[in-house]
Amino acid sequence: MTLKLYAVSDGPPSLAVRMVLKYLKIDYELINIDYGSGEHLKEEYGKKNPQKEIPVLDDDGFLLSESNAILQYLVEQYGQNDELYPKNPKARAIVNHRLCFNLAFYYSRISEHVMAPIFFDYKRTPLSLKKVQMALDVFNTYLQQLGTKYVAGDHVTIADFPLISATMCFEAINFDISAYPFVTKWYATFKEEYPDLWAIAAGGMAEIAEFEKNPPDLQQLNHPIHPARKMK
Ligand SMILES: N[C@@H](CCC(=O)N[C@@H](CS)C(=O)NCC(=O)O)C(=O)O
Repeated sequence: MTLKLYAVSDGPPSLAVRMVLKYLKIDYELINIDYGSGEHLKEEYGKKNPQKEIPVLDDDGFLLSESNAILQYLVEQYGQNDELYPKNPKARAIVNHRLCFNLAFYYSRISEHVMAPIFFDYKRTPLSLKKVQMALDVFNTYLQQLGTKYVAGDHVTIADFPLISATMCFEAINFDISAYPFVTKWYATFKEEYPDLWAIAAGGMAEIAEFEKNPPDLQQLNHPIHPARKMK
């Protein structure tokens, strides 16, 4: 049976999962969730993921959410080798560290500064800016300290995908990251060496860039947490 991925077309976690599926040449059915209509907030979707977040992988009834867990599962279940997710404990620890760093520190701040003010009634503030600048600075330091082409070694690993889709959000709003040279170089290298994977992130980026210019009207969404922006 074909794998199913419930994904949102401009969601960085969904885009990261789509990149690993493409890298591993896995056939799957892409089921687009309409965030704007609140499809993921309905009871039906909550049966797939009680967190009511996107993405969710359905592997013949085996349901998995949290994009990092999905990335790890896909390589372990379907990868031909351990290149994307090395088995060596220290090499794997670096990959795991970068995945945790993205989830808990880097993308969470990008989500707050870049994404939330596009979709909801939040502002970009000096504090949210300072937080993303710190996150970029830390990421830059990790790349500099390890001295490798990719975030956890000289070849791409599953940790690069979510960090790429997170960093893409900066480009979507024309946020200049050139003050972080190691991040800038890594980002450009990925685009150059993996154009097919980058195309997946670029599709999401185009949508985010458009929403940045023309913010969507999500008043009907009645989001349980995020305040809707009043439209004129
Ligand atoms: N930690 C989760 C985060 C997933 C996530 O937050 N997805 C967003 C879409 S990009 C979402 O579904 N948010 C729920 C909402 O805003 O209602 C993961 O990595 O899969």
